[in-house]
Amino acid sequence: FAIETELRRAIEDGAMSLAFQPIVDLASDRIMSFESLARWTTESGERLSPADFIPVAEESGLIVPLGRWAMDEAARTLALWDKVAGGHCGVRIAVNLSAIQLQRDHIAAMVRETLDRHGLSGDRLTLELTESAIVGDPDRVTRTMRELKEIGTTLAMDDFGTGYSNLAYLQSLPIDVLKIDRSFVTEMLGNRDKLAIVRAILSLAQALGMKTTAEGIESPELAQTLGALGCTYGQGFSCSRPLSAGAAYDFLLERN
Ligand code: G
Ligand code: G
Ligand code: NA
Ligand code: MN
Repeated sequence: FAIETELRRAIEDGAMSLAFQPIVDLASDRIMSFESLARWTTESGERLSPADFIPVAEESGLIVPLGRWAMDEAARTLALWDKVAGGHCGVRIAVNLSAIQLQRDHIAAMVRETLDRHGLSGDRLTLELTESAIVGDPDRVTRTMRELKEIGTTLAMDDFGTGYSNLAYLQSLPIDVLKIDRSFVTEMLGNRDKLAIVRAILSLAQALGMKTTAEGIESPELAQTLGALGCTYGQGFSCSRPLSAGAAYDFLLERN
């Protein structure tokens, strides 16, 4: 449980930070938003991946304070960018929500309070949920998602294609964007099966009136192909790796 104790202290002591990765509109090549990604540098200087500490946070219940911190930090950063820009800085911010967090916290109230505290409207925020969030307690998640839509936030289904959600839920829930998992995207140009899956997801999203974000775009050629296939947004190392808040804002000024 050493890691759990250390994680608790990291959340309290400010050892966590957020990195920001741009998401571009593929048609215009303009940055539309940044996804915020938690980063933890331990006391011994080791940089841990969320893939390692998010599961620990979920098992221990620390995902609730960690999730609240991440929401507040993302909103604080966006409000700061607006202030520096002297108005709307031109982008929204995306925050990941864990399935456990959705079960254990009053997400809609928390989101509303956080936006109010930083003077932001709901349309500045995208919330990324995974398919596992729906599988747990569909009724509760449906209610929460409707509340989040009332606040004006955009809802994105993260890692789409890798989970267990059924298409009936997909159709009944107020989902705005499908994020196509990078396991399909990155190698789709050299793999017919992956390309077929990406095309099927794009077609499904279009039929259901949803937008799409392709994750894991590692070359300009891939960005161009996805744009031509009708994918709405793109995210990946080809545009930029996740950046510190300051570097992300500089990148935004340079690009848009
Ligand atoms: O940044 P990286 O690729 O290492 O992220 C790995 C995983 O951790 C991703 O699936 C991402 O969604 C998740 N993750 C990153 N930051 C957060 C966060 O603040 N909250 C939650 N719940 N998940 C996060
Ligand atoms: O699961 P989620 O989509 O939230 O994960 C986002 C993670 O994916 C980030 O931690 C980021 O570091 C990683 N990522 C973003 N773009 C790329 C990419 O182009 N290639 C690879 N391999 N990983 C990426
Ligand atoms: Na995610
Ligand atoms: Mn995500």
